[in-house]
Amino acid sequence: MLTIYSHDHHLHHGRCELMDGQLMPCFEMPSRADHVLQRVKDRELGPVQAPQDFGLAPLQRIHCHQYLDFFQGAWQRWAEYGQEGDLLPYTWPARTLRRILPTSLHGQLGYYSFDGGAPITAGTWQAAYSAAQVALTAQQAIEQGADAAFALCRPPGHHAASDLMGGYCYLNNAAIAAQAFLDQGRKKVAILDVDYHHGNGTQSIFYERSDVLFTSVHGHPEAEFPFFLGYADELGEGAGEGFNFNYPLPAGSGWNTWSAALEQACNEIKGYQADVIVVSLGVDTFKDDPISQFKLDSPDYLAMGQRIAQLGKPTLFVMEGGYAVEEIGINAVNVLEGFEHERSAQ
Ligand code: SS9
Ligand code: ZN
Repeated sequence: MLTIYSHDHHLHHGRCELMDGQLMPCFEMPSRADHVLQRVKDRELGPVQAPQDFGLAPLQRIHCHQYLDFFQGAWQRWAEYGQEGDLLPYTWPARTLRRILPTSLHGQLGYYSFDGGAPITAGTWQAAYSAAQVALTAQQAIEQGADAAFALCRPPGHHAASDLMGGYCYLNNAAIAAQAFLDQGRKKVAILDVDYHHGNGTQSIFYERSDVLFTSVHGHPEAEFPFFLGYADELGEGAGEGFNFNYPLPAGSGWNTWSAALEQACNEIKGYQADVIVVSLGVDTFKDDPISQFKLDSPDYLAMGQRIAQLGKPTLFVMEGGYAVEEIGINAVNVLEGFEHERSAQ
């Protein structure tokens, strides 16, 4: 399987995040992608290539122009205040407040974010931009005939909505790639989000559309980030009604529970008759993940890849979360190896 990877992800290295009332080093750190790349090489998964540059246009298909302009220029504005620490929001337009776009940097940052978990550093825009190009380059490989490809994106993307950053995410790599498939002539894209957290950004982007089916297995939002989306009764709206399926699971869920939900998601994808599948591949479902509560073990990821392969469609894997840094490579690449093993047996 072809892997697309850009070293630019190193340009994004947030200092800290708030966790249990304390500032902790960011869990979303550069070594995550380094470990995945190393495992890809160790297992000889296939060639590793740098991304091409498709420019801003495919990003603008998903994200608001104003949001992209704000994100691209935010660090420069922060630096003009003489600041060197990470740029982080601290006020959001919650209930009782007006949802207006102020002129100040922090007002705009609150407007364009939904949590305090997406720090902007000097290189965050470039890293996120390159991650989107990684997804688009892997998407192109499939468009040109590859059966599958792996977009080793960092920072991740599935929490980012059209005009919102949050949850370590800035640009929605999976959504950008899904839209590129449609823009190049595919009619139906199915997204399978297996990250521990609900892909609220991806869901919201496609919620009123029938050309993208969104399915997600995740920690129940009653108890888990992002808390305010990801419930089972969210089935899509308008033209998108019946094209959104959430499978929230309780803390402590292991492979038996998790794979039963995957089975349901796969049945929806099968019925949808997608032309192509985009997998938001988070491996923070791992038993030793430091911020998550599922109990998947490393061999389970082989079975996960195998089941995805049985869908029989061209498949783009887009890296999302996974914070057990030592094992992230093993678990992510296990999905890809399980997939390839099953495909070669078909
Ligand atoms: C609080 C931990 C939760 C958001 C998790 C985002 C996961 C992205 N510091 N923060 S896959
Ligand atoms: Zn996650």
